[in-house]
Amino acid sequence: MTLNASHPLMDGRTADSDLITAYRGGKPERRPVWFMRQAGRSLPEYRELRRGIAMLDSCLKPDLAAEITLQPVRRHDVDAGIFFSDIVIPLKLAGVDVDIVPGVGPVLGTPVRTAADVANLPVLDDEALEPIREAVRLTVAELGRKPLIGFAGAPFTLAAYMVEGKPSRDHLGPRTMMHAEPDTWRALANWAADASGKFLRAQLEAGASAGQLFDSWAGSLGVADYQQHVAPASKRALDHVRALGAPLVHFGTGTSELLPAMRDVGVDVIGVDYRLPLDEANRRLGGTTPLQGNIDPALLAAPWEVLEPHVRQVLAAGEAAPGHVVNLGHGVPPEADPAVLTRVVELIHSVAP
Ligand code: 1CP
Repeated sequence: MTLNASHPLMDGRTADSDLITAYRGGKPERRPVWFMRQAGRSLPEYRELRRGIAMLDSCLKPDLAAEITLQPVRRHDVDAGIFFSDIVIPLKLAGVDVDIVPGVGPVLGTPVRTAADVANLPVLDDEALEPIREAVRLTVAELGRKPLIGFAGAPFTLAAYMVEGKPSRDHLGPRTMMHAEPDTWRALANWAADASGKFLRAQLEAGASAGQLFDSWAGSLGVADYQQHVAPASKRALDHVRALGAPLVHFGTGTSELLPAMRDVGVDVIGVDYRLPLDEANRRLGGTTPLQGNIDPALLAAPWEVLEPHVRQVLAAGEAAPGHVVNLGHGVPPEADPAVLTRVVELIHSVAP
């Protein structure tokens, strides 16, 4: 399993980009920056394009997904595109009854609660991923020397939506299941791992230069539960792509206590949320892992006189790590002012790496 010779990472387009250099622990020419959820609701041009088109439908129209991915790259001059899609797309493509309800998030027609429910889950067919591969091919053709980052949901975060059937705050359903019905939990987590792994592999093989595994809700777990009931499945998801050799990033929120365990599933880079300063994250990781993060999204709405020193502080704390890619500590809030994001990018690029 290797990337083919015309892949952007192999043909000279992205291997030496600032993003890939920093992900590999090297010194880039400028500190690279991109924003989680940079594509989407904060951009008027996104809201315009999406008018009358359901979220999941927009992900499955290759020309639309490519255009939405490119919008923030053109507007902000960020150092990478993040593929416009959603963590529940592999469920949808497998045939699971799932939708994204505006103002709510992912909702399943029938939550997955029993061993029989898990046994009845449809297997994701590689053919079904063709619209994803097509969208990635269209996107990388336009991006040129800027890398595209592919992504997938980690098994715990995906399974949390599947068991609850909708977004939840405490993720009680999956956390009960992993103790009360460990075999059912393991089967579900493995199913989610394979669906996410195939989704990420499709993006990387079609032209994405790096991959990020989002375990957004892993922070609701203690370290022991994470290691016993979640890490093996996350490792299994990444087993689908590891041999491709593209840099892999692992991110979750509320994960200050989990960083070494999340690194040890076998990733190159750890994404840090806004709660932990990067120099402390670096210390917890033993100083050997490149980091991504972690501007507090709340400060995007603060006056520039407040935001600027915060960004400079993040840059200074990131110097401790062997490589630093600047990002937010979670996604761009829908109400963020795009002009502020552009100004943040300009500031980051103006500071010596
Ligand atoms: O109509 C809309 O605009 C819906 C909003 C939206 C968008 C723009 C959803 C619904 N998904 C997306 C795109 C998306 N989702 C991207 C690509 C765009 C980019 O990052 O620029 C990515 C990477 C995701 C990943 C995703 N989906 C995560 C992990 C990242 C994170 O923010 O923690 C999660 C948890 C989801 C589930 C999801 N999808 C959508 C919503 C509103 C949610 C969260 C719901 C909840 O609170 O549980």
